[in-house]
Amino acid sequence: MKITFILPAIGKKRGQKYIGTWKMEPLTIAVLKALTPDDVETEFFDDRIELPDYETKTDLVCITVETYTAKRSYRIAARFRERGIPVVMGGYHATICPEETEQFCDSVIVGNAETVWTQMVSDARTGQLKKRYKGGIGTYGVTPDKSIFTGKKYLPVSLVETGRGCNHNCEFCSISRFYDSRYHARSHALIEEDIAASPYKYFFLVDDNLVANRKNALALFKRIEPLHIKWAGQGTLSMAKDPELLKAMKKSGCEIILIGFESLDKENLRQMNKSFNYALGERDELVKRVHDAGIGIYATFVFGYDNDDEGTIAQALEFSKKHNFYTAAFNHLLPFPNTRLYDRLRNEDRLLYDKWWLADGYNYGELSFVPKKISPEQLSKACRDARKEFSSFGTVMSRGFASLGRTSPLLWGLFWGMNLRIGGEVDRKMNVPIGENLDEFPK
Ligand code: B12
Ligand code: SF4
Repeated sequence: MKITFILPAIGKKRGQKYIGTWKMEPLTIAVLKALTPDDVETEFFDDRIELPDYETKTDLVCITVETYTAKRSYRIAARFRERGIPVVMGGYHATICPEETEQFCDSVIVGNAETVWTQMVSDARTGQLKKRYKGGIGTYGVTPDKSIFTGKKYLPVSLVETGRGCNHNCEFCSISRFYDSRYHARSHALIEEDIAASPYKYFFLVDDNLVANRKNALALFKRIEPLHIKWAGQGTLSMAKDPELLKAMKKSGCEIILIGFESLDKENLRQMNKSFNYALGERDELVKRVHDAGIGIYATFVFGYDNDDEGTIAQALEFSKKHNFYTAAFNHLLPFPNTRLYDRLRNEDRLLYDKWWLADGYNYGELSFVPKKISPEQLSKACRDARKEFSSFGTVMSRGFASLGRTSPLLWGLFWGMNLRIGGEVDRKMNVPIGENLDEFPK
């Protein structure tokens, strides 16, 4: 038996390779490969860097589906199903929208694959795939099999999973729905094993909120400290109130931490159920504490809440420039399916598309709903302008020199490559139809 894994891209433009996202090794596929019995042959197409071979000789196609990639996943699936090859789908979108997904494939795995994968493979062997499998939700004792990446060029950073889910319940977030506002820590022994097996010294610790459980986080940081690695990860601003935690993070090798500031506006934070960011106190002081601990910040913002207008975006931009963040994302709000945000906007009759992720005419970088104080076009443009300004030559220079000494030489080097590249990519990504590959599917 042979299984073909596919990770779909968001969309491609004629003459360009992809809507650029960071090309890190996709851990999801390495986990699925590890779960697959040894006697099953496997191959993998990463659509972000190559086209799937639609003529490949295979018995089963397994596609991981995110909301942004749903449209393209369904198109890719159709090409294989035309040949009579069964397609199984799983992942975030498949889990939160199984009724939609199952219209485009033969079988859907809802939740995490670990508890049902062996059964699904065995059913596929005998031609008895079920329409739906219900997987668990949590972390499981699996060591990803990264041999599936052989021959692919990814960034020289290892992804190691440290936990799944988050204890918060932000209105717009898919994770809080998928993991039901719960955090699941992964075994520290397995994390240590994964780190030790990596050919690289730089790591992205995959976690929705590394500091969700303080006790677990402190124990993890202590455990990995002797490994002398450098890492980046994702957490919440609450860490800034905890000097002991910050110190342990830095000692364990933390260089950059992604923090979702989302908004500087109290009313917006209340509406998105992220008031805890406000309640923590003066954000200038909190940022200073993280920086003083020697940790760089990747700050993320989201715009489109009811109190947002061009002024709040400009305010976030100024805040980011003032603090010389390592990098920052100025995203527009997107109602992901099955989130409370999606339900609220639908009830308020503010959605421009019932399903933006499948709609003809929905392009990357565009709004899919009507904000209160600003038009969708103005908001999209204001986010684009903030990204441009934040990656302009002068701003990058000043941020680059500010992070000198805060990060290791390699990450300082990466800073220039990354930040200057982001500036160049802003316009190339804008308004590209999602789900399309104009070369492969000519209109
Ligand atoms: C690392 C990461 C990234 C990396 C990508 C690295 C890479 N090469 O994969 C970077 C930083 C580039 C990134 C970018 C983006 N990301 Co991201 N990312 C993540 C993160 C934190 C971890 C993904 C991961 O590796 N998980 C570990 C693996 C083992 O778990 P898993 O993928 O869930 O897989 C399990 C199950 O879902 C299921 N499963 C998954 N696929 C399949 C397939 C089959 C066939 C089966 C049976 C089962 C199955 O079984 C697996 C094993 O248990 C997740 C959040 C999270 N906790 O997972 C967000 C997440 C996936 N990202 C998200 C988003 C929105 C984005 C961006 C669009 C952000 C932006 N505005 O630009 C971009 C673009 C993504 C793209 N498709 O190109 C959302 C997706 C939401 C949604 N509804 O689809 C998530 C869930 C975060 C969130 N808070 O909502 N991301
Ligand atoms: S803190 Fe971050 S990961 Fe947690 S629910 Fe909010 S947005 Fe999602």
